[in-house]
Amino acid sequence: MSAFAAVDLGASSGRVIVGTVDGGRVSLHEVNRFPNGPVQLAGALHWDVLGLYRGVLDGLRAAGREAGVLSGVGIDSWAVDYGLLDRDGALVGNPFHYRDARTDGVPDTVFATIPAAELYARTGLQVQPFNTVFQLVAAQGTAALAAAQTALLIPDLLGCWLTGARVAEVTNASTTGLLDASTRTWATDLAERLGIDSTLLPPLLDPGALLGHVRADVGLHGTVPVWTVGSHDTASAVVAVPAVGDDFAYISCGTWSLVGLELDRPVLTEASRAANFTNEAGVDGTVRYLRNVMGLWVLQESLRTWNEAGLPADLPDLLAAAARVPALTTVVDVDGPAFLPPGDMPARIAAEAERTGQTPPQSQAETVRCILDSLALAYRRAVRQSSALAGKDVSVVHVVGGGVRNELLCQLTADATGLSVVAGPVEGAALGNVLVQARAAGVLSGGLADLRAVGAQGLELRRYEPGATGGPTDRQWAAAEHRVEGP
Ligand code: ADP
Ligand code: LRH
Repeated sequence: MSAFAAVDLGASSGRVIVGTVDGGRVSLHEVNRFPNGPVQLAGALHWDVLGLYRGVLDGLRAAGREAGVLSGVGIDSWAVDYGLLDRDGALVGNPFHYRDARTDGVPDTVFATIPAAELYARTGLQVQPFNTVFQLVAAQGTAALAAAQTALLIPDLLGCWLTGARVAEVTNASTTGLLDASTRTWATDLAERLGIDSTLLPPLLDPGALLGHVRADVGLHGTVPVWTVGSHDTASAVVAVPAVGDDFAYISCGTWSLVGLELDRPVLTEASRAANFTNEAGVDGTVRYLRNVMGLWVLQESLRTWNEAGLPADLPDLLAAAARVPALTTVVDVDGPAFLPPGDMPARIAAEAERTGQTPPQSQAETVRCILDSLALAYRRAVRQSSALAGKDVSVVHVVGGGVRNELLCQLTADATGLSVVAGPVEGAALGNVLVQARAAGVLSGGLADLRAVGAQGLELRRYEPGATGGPTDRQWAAAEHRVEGP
């Protein structure tokens, strides 16, 4: 029996989970969970990175107490954000949160130097204002960037604090906009053309490598290796998808919903770029071909808004009430830029409903229903587009992440896509993290299919069939697709 500690930092919470691998079976046990979210500081949005590191240290110590000796630690987190280290290895400034507004308008200035089509052909990356490349351009001229010697993505930064190693794990590096999607090496020429010092970018490592050993002062028993995993949380989540065949789509459903396919090679066509599909690096050389759907963030922010206004904000109660609201009354394009920054989502939804000639939701239950219907509609579009753009048939949709707990959303996803949905596991990223560590440590072996088979043992999966609860028909979903565009 071997125990591994998976550090998984999501945009809404961080957790440290002990994964015990015993006879080809994995069981997960959460030993620490701590809140995460944006911190407003002097007019900008940041992460509380030291608070997160404290949560990681507390979690690792709890994991050590539980397991005795750990066979490894692996770290994954959300993508794109980074900390800057100076030549002494000190952190320069607080890492920015990707929802900070400083990158507004930056993509267009970058495209004036390197056309969007040329960037996509090389990096295969979707355009999101928060891609690391745009953040680094926004930071040009700052004292922090001038003092920086290395830029480390968040999991690499925490890995450096634990071990001293300065590297870039490749799955997360693929979200920077500075990695060549075909060669999986830094596109240093693109960086230099944009005035970004390419020596900021550390050497690349694949998942499953030995990063180093946990510093003695952390206080764990013995010498504990830190393994690289799919350090992009979505990459780890995709490893944990309990798929049996190859013809599956996945929705990694948490703060964001990442909707797409696993492929052998990137799709770098103009049609793919126009649809803003991304080709991010997966574990074992795979490509995560997907679209970012704004996700449960819109619901989280609605709950926060209601809570601050003293209104009821209990999620299970609101979901039960939303289930009683007629389907597809009002639908909005949740991927619109208005929904990216923190703020009053119910008001933004109402404004979007009015803009598109629909009746704004009149109650909290109607607002929640609108969010869930709109998410399911976006999933329908993304699953169908990914399949068409990649030329790959899909027969089942796997949902992993916190959204697995949302039974209404899972049923709506089956209804909207017209496909069976298999929901689970909830802690997908942590499971994928543990599976890749266990293989690196020699406890498991084989390819992704073998890891998935081990991961699926003992999971409680729930299956949802289209139309099982008498939801809208395919024609009604198709009509709703037009309504989000407005008259
Ligand atoms: P992240 O990793 O991005 O922080 P998670 O995968 O933890 O996100 O998912 C968080 C989401 O899971 C929440 O926004 C919430 O919508 C959903 N969720 C959590 N618990 C429940 C629950 N009991 N019922 C329905 N949804 C839930
Ligand atoms: C999900 C995620 C997603 C990125 C976003 C910034 O947690 O990593 O894959 O696009 O955060």
